[in-house]
Amino acid sequence: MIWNEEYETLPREEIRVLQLSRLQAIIERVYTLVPYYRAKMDEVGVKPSHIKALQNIRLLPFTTKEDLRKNYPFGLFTVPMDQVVRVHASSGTTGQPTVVGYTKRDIRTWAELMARTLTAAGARKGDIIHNAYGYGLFTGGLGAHYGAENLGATVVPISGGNSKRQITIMRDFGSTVLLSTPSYALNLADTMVEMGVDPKSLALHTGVFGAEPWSENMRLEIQKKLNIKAIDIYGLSEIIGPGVASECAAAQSGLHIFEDHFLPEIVHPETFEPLAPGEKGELVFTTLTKEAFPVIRYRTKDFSRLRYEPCVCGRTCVRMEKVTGRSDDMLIIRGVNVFPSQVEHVLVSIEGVEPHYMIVVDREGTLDTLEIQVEVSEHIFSDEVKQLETLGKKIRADIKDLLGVSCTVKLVEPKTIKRSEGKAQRVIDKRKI
Ligand code: DLL
Repeated sequence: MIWNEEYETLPREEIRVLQLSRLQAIIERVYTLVPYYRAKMDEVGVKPSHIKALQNIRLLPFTTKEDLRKNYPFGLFTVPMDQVVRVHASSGTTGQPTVVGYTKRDIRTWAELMARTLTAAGARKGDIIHNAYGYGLFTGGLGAHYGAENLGATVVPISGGNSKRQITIMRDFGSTVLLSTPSYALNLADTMVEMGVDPKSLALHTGVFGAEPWSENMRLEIQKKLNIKAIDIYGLSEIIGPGVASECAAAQSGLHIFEDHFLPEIVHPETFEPLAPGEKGELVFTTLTKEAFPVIRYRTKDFSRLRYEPCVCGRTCVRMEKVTGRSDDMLIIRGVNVFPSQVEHVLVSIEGVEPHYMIVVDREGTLDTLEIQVEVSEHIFSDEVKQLETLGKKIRADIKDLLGVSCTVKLVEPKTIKRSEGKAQRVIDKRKI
């Protein structure tokens, strides 16, 4: 089923026509209303009238998190504050949070996009949606909440944390759809085992997961443990929150970007030159319809590629490949680029290893060291030392083979690695401390 048949299945040519007219309007809007954008455009000598075709977007300067910080908190808003009905903020691991704002219309747009997302994932009116994304300044909880209500489903606004209570409520209320980060979904699966609740006895059929990178193997693990279909959804606060792109239950392969609202580009992560369709690079988004806080060519730092081929679900909007990592998550270990999600992909494919791990990077003298701490299954941990040794060797060999970097492996007892209740923390980089 498709929530908005008209816009989600527009012929490609019509999408482009719509995008161009919306792009022209939004550029005019920021140029007229936001001194900071006007100054940046004037600096490179671009006027709104120069945007005559979609590819002219390349003339415009990028926007980065730094620009948002410089204008903290409300400096890039294009409406007076009495029209802003909501703000959210992303905590950010370093520096000031970035603040985003919404008008009434923006909130309606967002609820439409999240209704599209949930429908694509397989949720319907009549579903009981257990929303374990965090409520508060984070966009996940409330973003998904309004979408689920718009869909007509019953929302359980449980937010994150207190896992035992989550399971009890899921069981008692008959929740059918789980919304959470993928790492928290695993945490919930473990808690079910601890409580003696069989996931098969629950009514859950779908999980809608995002807000952090997760590997294909992690998807298989979650699907198996929770006995559900796991769908990947993508978004970021600066663009709207969740609701930028979503996988469809039909293909589970690539996330459809809602292109009538967002214009995606892929650029080379160092030269920032636009890359051809299919090439992998940094995702850049321009919002086409947002009122309070439009963003032009926002550099997400997320790596992906765009696929334009038709999808079995009938949606015509372009698909972005599952995001495997961010440029600022990328670890450079003895010159080799390593993403935590690649390590995860390797670990989760090995029998006897649990999907709970921590990557510790340090430096001895001038040499980087990589240690992978990972939990092993109960039956292996209590077994012979020899079996543990074999497992450690296998992990080291697979990491070396697939990622090209050597590491030490520390197998730890089940349940010793800190569990996530939202976005997981998987890396300790002592070189930076
Ligand atoms: O995490 C919005 C969101 C909430 C998306 C709930 C999906 C579900 P931020 O806190 O601003 O917003 O973080 C955005 O999270 O740039 C990516 O690096 C990462 N991210 C989000 N979704 C995915 C995903 C929300 N499906 C940042 N796969 C983004 C990989 C993701 N990374």
